[in-house]
Amino acid sequence: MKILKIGGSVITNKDKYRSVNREAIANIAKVLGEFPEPLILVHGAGSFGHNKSLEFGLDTPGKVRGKEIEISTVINDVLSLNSIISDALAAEGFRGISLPTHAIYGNNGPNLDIVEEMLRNTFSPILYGDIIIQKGNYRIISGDEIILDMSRKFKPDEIIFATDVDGLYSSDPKEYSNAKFFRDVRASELNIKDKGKDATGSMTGKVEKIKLMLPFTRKVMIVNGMFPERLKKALNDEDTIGTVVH
Ligand code: ATP
Ligand code: IP8
Repeated sequence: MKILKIGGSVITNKDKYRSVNREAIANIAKVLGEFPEPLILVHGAGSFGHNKSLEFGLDTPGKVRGKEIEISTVINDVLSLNSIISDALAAEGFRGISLPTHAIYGNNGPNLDIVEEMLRNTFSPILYGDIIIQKGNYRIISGDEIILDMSRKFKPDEIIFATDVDGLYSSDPKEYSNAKFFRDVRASELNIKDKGKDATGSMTGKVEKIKLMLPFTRKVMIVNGMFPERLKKALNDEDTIGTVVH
């Protein structure tokens, strides 16, 4: 079984509140509609989650009391993005079922029985970066953290991250034209420090989570989700441009 994270940088325009990249979503939906096995799909929040979370100061976890409007705004925004994604996937025949993350993560952690039951019935569960409320406190949970929890339980064969860059570089390729691209890299050698522009630590946050999920999977790969044929190859375990993290 595979786990795929479709990054918010692919499906949304992260600089513009609630702005979707419909073309990228449609292209990815086509690839997934043709993929024959159930998988766990997780998508990022992009501009439906990060912008308001930062504006409202929700990137720091805390007591729900006094922040109710802000929290419900972000939870509703990411739910809207999830509807857009699940509609596009359904249009391509993908057998996905959305499991809102805030409804799966209770006081005692995630209810993975529901995820397991969906997989057993050949559905692909769809979760996403969200805000969860536990014992009167809220906190943002990234899609990457959800994948770490899923990996511990389901020991996926492969975990694929689709972002808007070709893979991992020595520094942010959007800021440094001389950044060196890694086709293959050891997590222990990675020391990515980006400016953490979003509410979940951007690429630095992702790499920290990837390091923790490596013991539970055979392969972690980062590919550019703007190129659907690369995503297709990664899903089929064929060689393609991207970074394999060991
Ligand atoms: P989301 O958290 O919204 O789902 P995502 O999973 O698509 O987003 P980001 O957290 O936005 O991914 O991380 C991807 C971004 O990280 C790229 O757009 C790139 O500019 C930036 N980045 C910073 N440092 C690096 C690096 N060393 N290698 C590759 N990308 C980097
Ligand atoms: O986009 C972030 O999830 P991510 C969730 O996977 C929110 O990092 C609400 C900002």
